[in-house]
Amino acid sequence: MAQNTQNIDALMAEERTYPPDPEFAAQANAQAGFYDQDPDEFWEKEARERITWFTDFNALKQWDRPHARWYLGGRLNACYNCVDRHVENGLGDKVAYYWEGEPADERLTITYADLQSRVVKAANGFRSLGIGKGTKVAVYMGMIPESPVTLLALARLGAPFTFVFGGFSAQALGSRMVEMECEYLVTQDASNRRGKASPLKPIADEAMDMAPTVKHCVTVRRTGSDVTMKQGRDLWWHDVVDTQSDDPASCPCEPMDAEDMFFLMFSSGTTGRPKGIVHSTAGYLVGVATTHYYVFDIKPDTVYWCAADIGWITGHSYIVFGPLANATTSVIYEGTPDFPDKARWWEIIERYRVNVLYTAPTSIRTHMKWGAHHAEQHDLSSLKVLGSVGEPINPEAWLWYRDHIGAGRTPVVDTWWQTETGMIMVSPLPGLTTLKPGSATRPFPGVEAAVYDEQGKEIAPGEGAGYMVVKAPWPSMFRTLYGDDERFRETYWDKFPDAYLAGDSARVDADGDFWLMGRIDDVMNVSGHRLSTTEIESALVDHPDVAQAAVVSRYDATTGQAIVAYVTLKEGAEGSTEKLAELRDHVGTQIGPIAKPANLVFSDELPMTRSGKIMRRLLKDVAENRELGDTTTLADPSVVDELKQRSEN
Ligand code: 6R9
Repeated sequence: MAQNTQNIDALMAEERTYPPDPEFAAQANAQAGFYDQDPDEFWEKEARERITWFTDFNALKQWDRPHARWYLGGRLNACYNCVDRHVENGLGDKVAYYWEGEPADERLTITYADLQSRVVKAANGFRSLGIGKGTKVAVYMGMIPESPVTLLALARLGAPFTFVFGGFSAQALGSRMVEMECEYLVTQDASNRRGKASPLKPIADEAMDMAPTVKHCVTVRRTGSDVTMKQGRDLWWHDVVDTQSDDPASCPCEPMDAEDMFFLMFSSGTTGRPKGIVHSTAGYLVGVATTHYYVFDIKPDTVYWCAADIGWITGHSYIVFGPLANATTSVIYEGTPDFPDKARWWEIIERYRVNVLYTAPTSIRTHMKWGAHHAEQHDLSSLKVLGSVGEPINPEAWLWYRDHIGAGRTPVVDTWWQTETGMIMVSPLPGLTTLKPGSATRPFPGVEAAVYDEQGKEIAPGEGAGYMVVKAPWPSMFRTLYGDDERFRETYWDKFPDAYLAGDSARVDADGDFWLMGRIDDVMNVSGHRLSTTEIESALVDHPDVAQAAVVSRYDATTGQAIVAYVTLKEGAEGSTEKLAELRDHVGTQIGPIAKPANLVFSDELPMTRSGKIMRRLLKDVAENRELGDTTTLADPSVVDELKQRSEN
């Protein structure tokens, strides 16, 4: 174990450090002293500065573990904060979204005034169907302007929503609507995916068969694909919305209590049943607006692009509510990064002079695999900050991102957070933090993160790895699991009496910087040695021919668990027997012979969730030759069948 820890240190403790550029530091939103602020004073100040309240709050927080309430007595409306007040403040002509359709040359510039007009019409349309304060609504859409418009219109009316990612199955959508008892569904006929129409309404139809509480379904016509409209239940968006008034006074923003449920985001847990993560109105909005402003160093003229999907928490927090609350100009792109070609992202960055790009390590590794020449064809000199989220980022990808996308000068902010936390929790601040490739560095001000040992004792900096925890409530923390407070307690609060258990393993190095090492359930035990999947993946990806790697364990009678690695090679490299031996040896030298994978499978693709996380659970099923578990979150289910065949050969 001791030797193994040393090896982890050797791999993870990157020696390269990148202090902030003095010029950037001088103009940064976060200045010296930022970390010295008292958490309560900080969250009170930010709440007043970033949010407009209809009624001021009279108490900052109430902590009745594990239940937190923030900004008590305050009344506000999220749509008002994201849209109306900006128009009232003279920002009506400012661009809210540059929307880039997947078909080349289909694009829209949506100002804050346009956004208000669209939102008011949609809210009036929804209201005409009976949606009002407290009505529960499901949203199942792609990356079209009507997606944020729908969320904002529902926020305006005070209707809690759950946005189900457009790639989920009928089963996944149906069960979520049943769980939340949704009365309405908003969807689109189909979405554009690599030049083809990928159906949504037909899937929604199947889902509604399972969810009898749904009274009406509103469908946006996007692709013109054939759909069946059920008389009395199904309506077209253009029929419901287009004829409505866009006068904001015709549909005022509903004053909501700070603690009113804002939305539910379903997230998969260790068991099959998804968890309905409940977010509140005020705390959530304060948390996402504040972190967005400081972590990405947002200025009035910043052009910002979070290339996630609105259907997962990163999209909610950092495409819709955080950026709009800060009156930011954002880019929304409908399609995939390789359509019509692999330079599409870089073309978009050049066109809109994007200053901030926020994406996931898996996307960065995909672009690495495709090669830097795609980016080199475009002028990316507008970029000032690059962000990463979703998984631990291996140093190689971090460096590639900074060097090839950021011209070796942009700070990379590796942001650690979760659906549960609502906002970024651990991240560098680009003007203050000395960066280390692979480290999320420091907790955001007002976030009391720590690493605990098995006994719940805090592990001191430089003293090894343990459980990632948070010791005090933060504004945007989830309030409970919908309809299952018991599971909320058991999953997150029972392990330690005084902290939130995040479910990740982490360590803090001697400088006080955090290194996130993957989910605690990703830790393997091979012949009594604890090995993290992330650590071996990082060693594999360190090899010049490897693009992506996923490591899982399978049962082994001798060693307890044995390591199975799935590897995608970079273009031009060949998955030969020699290459296999070479990669095993590479892991051997990087970590130690114990970490050499027992099996190594070459594959063109790895099974990914739509939010860009490798589905290790599925790979484990493949490795152990088991019946496959729930695949509803998989981006491309055919990948697994392919892998099964290869593993058998
Ligand atoms: C925002 C989001 C949460 C889990 C989290 C952790 C992993 C996210 C990370 C990271 C290392 C980072 N994770 N960001 N691990 N470094 N910068 O991804 O939410 O989908 O709920 O996933 O993702 O394992 O626990 P969610």
